[in-house]
Amino acid sequence: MTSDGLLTLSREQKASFQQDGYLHLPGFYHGDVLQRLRDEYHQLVTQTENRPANMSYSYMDPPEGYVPDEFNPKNVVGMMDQVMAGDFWIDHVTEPGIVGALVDCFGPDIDFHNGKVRNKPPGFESTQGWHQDWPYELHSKPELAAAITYLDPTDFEAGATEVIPNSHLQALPTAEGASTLIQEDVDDSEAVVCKVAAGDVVIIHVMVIHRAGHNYTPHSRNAIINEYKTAGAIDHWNNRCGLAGLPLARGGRPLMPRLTDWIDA
Ligand SMILES: O=C(O)CCC(=O)C(=O)O
Repeated sequence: MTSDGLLTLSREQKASFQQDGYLHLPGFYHGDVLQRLRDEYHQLVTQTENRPANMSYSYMDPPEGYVPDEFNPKNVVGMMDQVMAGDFWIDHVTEPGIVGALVDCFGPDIDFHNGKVRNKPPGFESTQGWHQDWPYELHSKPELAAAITYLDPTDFEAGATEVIPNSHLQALPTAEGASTLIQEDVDDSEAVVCKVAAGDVVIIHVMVIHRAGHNYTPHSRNAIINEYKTAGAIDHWNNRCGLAGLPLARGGRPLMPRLTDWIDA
C-alpha cells in the first residue's frame, strides 16, 4: 500500500488517470522480472504449435524492405487469449500491482475482461485510426481499462501508442459501419505520444481516444494488452474470451494466488 492509502498508485497518479483517462507507469517491470517476461514472451511467439485451441495467433507478411527480427521471427502481429498459454500468463494478468492500480483507478471490486497481444513487427502500418475501445466492448457502464505492457522501447517512429488526454468523458459517434471514430471529427491537436521503455505499462480508459502508430524501424515492437473492468460493469457484447469475468479483487483486496515464482506476492 502506498503512503496515500492506495494499493499501487500515488494520489497524483490516481488524479492524473481521472483527469487524462490514461496513466503511464514507467519501469513497472524491470531487472530480472522484465527479463523473465521477455523470455516467456519470446517462447509465446516462437513456440506457436500445440497451444490450446482457444488461443489464436495472427501473422504479418513482411512489407517490402523489412524482415522479421530475431525476437519475433514468425512476425506474429497479434494474439487473442494469451492468458490460456499457461500459469505464467495468468500471473501476468493477475499481477497484484496491476490489479492494485485498477482498484485505485476504479474502486474495490475488479474483474478480468480479456487479454491479447498487439505487436508492431518491422514495417507495421496501423490502419485502425483514432478510436475509443468502448464501441468494441460495450458494458452497462464504462468502467473498464486496458493495461498495455510494452516489451521494447517504443517511440513515435516505432509505433508508439498515441492518446488524447481528457477525451474519456463521453462516447463519440463512430464512422458508418465501423467501430472507429469519424477521423476528420477528431481534434488531435493535444495528442500525446506515449514514448515508453521496455517494462513500462500504460493504463488506458475504455473511452479515451487513442490509436496505434506505424513501425518504421527494423525491430519488432511487442506489447501485451490486458483489460480489466469493475464487477459492476455488466458485459453487453457477449464476451467469450478466456477467463472473462474472473474476479481479481474484492473489497480492495487482490484475490488471486501466485502460480509461478515470477513475482512473489
Ligand atoms: O497497440 C497500440 O499501440 C494500441 C492498441 C489499441 O489501440 C487497441 O488495442 O485498442
